[in-house]
Amino acid sequence: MNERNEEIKKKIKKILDKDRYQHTLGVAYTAACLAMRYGADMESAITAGLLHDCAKCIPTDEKFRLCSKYGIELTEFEKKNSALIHAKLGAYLAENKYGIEDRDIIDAVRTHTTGEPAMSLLQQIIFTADFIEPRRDQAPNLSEIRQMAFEDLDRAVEKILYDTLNYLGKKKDAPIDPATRKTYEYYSQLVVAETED
Ligand code: DGI
Ligand code: FE
Ligand code: FE
Repeated sequence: MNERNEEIKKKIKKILDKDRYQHTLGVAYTAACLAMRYGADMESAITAGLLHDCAKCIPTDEKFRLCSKYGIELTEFEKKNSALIHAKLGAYLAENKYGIEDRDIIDAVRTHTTGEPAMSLLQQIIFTADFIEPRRDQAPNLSEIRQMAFEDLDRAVEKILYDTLNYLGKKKDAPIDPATRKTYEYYSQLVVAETED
């Protein structure tokens, strides 16, 4: 990886706990592989992978304080489900603390948890890498999705969203973010349209 990414890697190691750091490296390298496969910029994929969870280990009350301090607007859903805040706050920190100027990288961090309709290639890569990186072991259909990620990225994104909605739907106290649902609707229609081509 390039010098900028080496620097970010060192900084990120200091602010994440051990498990989150290992997960982060997994996402960065998986994103690099997907970038190779789909012709995205590899170093940008590594940067976005390294930074995607940079706000994850901030205590919840501190997350709210920082959002208010920096004028980051939270949706009603995010206010009630604080596990989602690290994506938006992470995007802000990527831009303002880590000095990232590339809007695509910042967006990839911002959308890595729920996705959004019509994501860029890099956004899709980070969304997918977060789900399939080697240390992940909980989700069903992981081996199928891992293979699909390198065959058809739109379909992999759709499948990840489908399984996530299913998983959250079964879980108690896990309401579904409207953003996740909207992203799923977009990608399920896209996959149908691509199959018909
Ligand atoms: O940060 P990671 O653990 O690597 O993964 P993530 O950013 O995809 O997810 C972070 C958390 O957000 C995880 O606990 C699951 C949760 N989450 C994702 N989508 C939704 C959600 N929680 C709710 N309630 N609703 C969602 O739609
Ligand atoms: Fe995350
Ligand atoms: Fe993550």
